[in-house]
This record gives sequence, C-alpha cells and structure tokens, in this order.
Amino acid sequence: MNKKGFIFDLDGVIVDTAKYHYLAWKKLANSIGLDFSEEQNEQLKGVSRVHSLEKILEWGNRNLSEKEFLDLMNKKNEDYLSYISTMDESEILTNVPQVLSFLIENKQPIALGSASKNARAILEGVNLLDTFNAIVDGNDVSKTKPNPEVFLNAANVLQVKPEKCIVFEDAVAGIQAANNANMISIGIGEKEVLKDADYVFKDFTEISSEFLSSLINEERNVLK
Ligand code: B16
Ligand code: MG
Repeated sequence: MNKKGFIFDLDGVIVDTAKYHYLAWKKLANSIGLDFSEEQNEQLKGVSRVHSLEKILEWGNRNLSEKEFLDLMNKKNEDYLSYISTMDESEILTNVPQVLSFLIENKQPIALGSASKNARAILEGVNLLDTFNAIVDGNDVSKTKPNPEVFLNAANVLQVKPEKCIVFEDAVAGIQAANNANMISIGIGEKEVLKDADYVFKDFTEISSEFLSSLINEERNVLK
C-alpha cells in the first residue's frame, strides 16, 4: 500500500478564523489609535502572533515597551478566544470533512500543521480533535512559517519522509514553508497569490477523489 503524509494548515484551510483574527487585531490597533484594514489582515495569514503585532506596530510606525507589547498581545488573544468560543462543526469549510474521510478510508496518515497556539481549542470546538494522527501547532515550534519546522515536525510524528508529504495551505508563508520542507504544496485560495504552490484550488469543492488518489499513488517525479 502506498502511504503518504497529508498535512493540513488550520486557519484558512479547515476553518475560516481569519475573520476573528481580523476583529481582534482591529480592536487592538484602534485601541492605540491605529487603523487596520482587511488587506493588512491578509498579510498576517500564517504569521505568528508575535510577528503579527510587530508588523502592525511597524505599519503604524509605533514603538512599545516590552510590557506594553505583551499586555496588548494577551488582550488580543483574550478577544480572539472569546470570538472562537462559539465555534462549532458548522464552521468547518465546505468539503473538508469529505476529503478527510476519503484519506482516512484510504489509510493515509493525516496531521495538522498550524502556526496557531489556539489550534487545539479550535479543533475541539469544531469536533475534529480526534481526527488527526498528529497535531503540531504554534506551541511546538520555535521558528514560524516560511521556516519548514512545523511541517517537518508533523512528518516526523507521522513517521513519513518529508518528500512523501503533501501540505494544504492558504498562506504564502505556508506554501513557502511546505516547499522549503521539500513537500508537495497545495494552495487553497487564489492562483495569483499562491504562485509558488505546486497546485492551487479555490477551495476543497474543487478537489476530487481522483486527484487525491493520484497524490496517494503517483511517485514524486510524476508530480513535481
Ligand atoms: P494564534 P494557521 C495562523 O494559523 C493564522 O493564519 C495567523 O493569522 C495567526 O496569527 C497565527 O496562526 C497565530 O495564531 O494567535 O492563535 O497563536 O493558518 O497557521 O493555522
Ligand atoms: Mg492558514
């Protein structure tokens, strides 16, 4: 049997939490007199909490003391946690359960590889905590995407070689991380944005069982 490792990003792939990150970051930015647009929020996709706040302060040309920085970051997370506390299965993105079920039926190991430190709370809310064979999140890594650490770590837990892994990602930094890990990268989103991905689909409704079967069965040199 052919065994590959399928690694899923969380925010923007399994669920759309970007809207909650946006609300919480906007509230924070406004509280210190800065604007925060949806375009700026786009640039924070896949970026860790610390780096996100650093970028917001850089855009607003602001400097904060270490204590102020930590206080704001904690406040943002408190707000974000209150937004995600009501999440349930209805927030899982379309066709994600079907894709996960297909891979499980075909005995393929699946992992979560997310930059978020809140990944487990979100998975619990949407009832997917027990679905994955491995969960690697922002608590397990020291280097954030585009560094490949999170995906290499996931491959290691799955006991699958990186070159046999396939990553589903919505963020530019995440696609770069997958490529840096020497894995097959599948972008979920716009082709113009996710230029470096091996494949790009608008969403999971465009991913057929035939395509998944080909990922399971084809050798790497046929795909890349
Ligand atoms: P947290 P992903 C990322 O999750 C988000 O895309 C990004 O916007 C967020 O800042 C980051 O997680 C950290 O999240 O504050 O919950 O630790 O896309 O890698 O699943
Ligand atoms: Mg993401």
